[in-house]
Amino acid sequence: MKHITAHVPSPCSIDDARRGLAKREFFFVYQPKLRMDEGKLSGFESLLRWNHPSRGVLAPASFIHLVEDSPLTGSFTDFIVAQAARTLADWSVRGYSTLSLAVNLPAAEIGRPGLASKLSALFGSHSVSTSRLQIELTESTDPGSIEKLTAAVESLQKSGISVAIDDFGAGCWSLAILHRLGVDTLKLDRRFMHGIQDNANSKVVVESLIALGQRLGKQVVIEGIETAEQFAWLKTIEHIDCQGYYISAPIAEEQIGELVARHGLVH
Ligand code: G
Ligand code: MN
Repeated sequence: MKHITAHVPSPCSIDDARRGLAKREFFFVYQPKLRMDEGKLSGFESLLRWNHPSRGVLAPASFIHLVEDSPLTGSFTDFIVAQAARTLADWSVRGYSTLSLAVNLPAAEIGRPGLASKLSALFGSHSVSTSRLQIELTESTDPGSIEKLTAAVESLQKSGISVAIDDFGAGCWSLAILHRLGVDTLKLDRRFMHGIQDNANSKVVVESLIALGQRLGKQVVIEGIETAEQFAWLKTIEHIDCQGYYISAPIAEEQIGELVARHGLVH
C-alpha cells in the first residue's frame, strides 16, 4: 500500500519560514528610544520575532539569513511595513502622535523598485504621515552599488520617510559610504558601549562618532545602554537618542502604554 504523507518542512528552512509566515507565527516586539536631554520617548524600533512551534521564540539572528536574498524577502518586507502602518495608526488613535517607528530592512531591499510609492499609498490608506516611519538599513548583506542605494534613500526621503544606518561602525561599508549617502540618522553599534567605563579610548571614540554624525547634520542614536553609569554620561550630551536594556528591553505591544506613561513623549 502506498502511504501519502504531508510534506513537513524541516525546522528553520526557507520552506519552514514560508509556512510560519502563512501561519502568522511572526510577530513584533518594540524597543523604545529615549531623547536623553529631555528624558522623553522619541520613538520605538520594531523587532521581528518568530514564535516557532518546536523551537520557541526566535530572534532574527537565528533565521534572518534564510530570508535575506531569498524569494521570501519581499514578503517579509511587506509584512514588516504593513504592521508598521497599522501600529502607527493605532498610536495616533491613542494620542501618541509624536512617536516615530523604525523598522529594519536589509540594504538590498530598499532598492526594490516602487518601494517609496508603495509606502506612500500604504500609509495614506491608514491616514498616517510617512514622516513617522524610519527605515533602518542593516548591513548584513551586500548593499549592492552605492549609486543605487543613494538613489533609493533619496526616493524614500522624497516620500517623507527617514532613513538610518543601523549598527554604524560595525561593518566595513558604513564609514566608507557615509559622505555619499544622505541618511538622516546614524545608530552607533552597541559594541561601542561595551566596557566604556573602563576605557578612556572608547569614550573618545563614541564622543567623536557623535560629533561626526552631528556635524553632518544627522540624528545620532546610541544603542546598547546597559548601565546607570553609561546612562548618566550620555545624558550630558545634547540631542542624542539612546536605546538599550537599561532603558527598556524590547517589549510587547501591550506594554507600550506603560512606557509612555513613565517617560512621556517628545514634542
Ligand atoms: O541592531 P539592532 O538594533 O536592530 O538589534 C536589536 C537587537 O539587539 C534586539 O534583538 C535586542 O534584543 C538587542 N538589544 C537591545 N538592547 C540591547 C542592549 O542594551 N544590549 C544588548 N547586548 N543587546 C540589546
Ligand atoms: Mn535596528
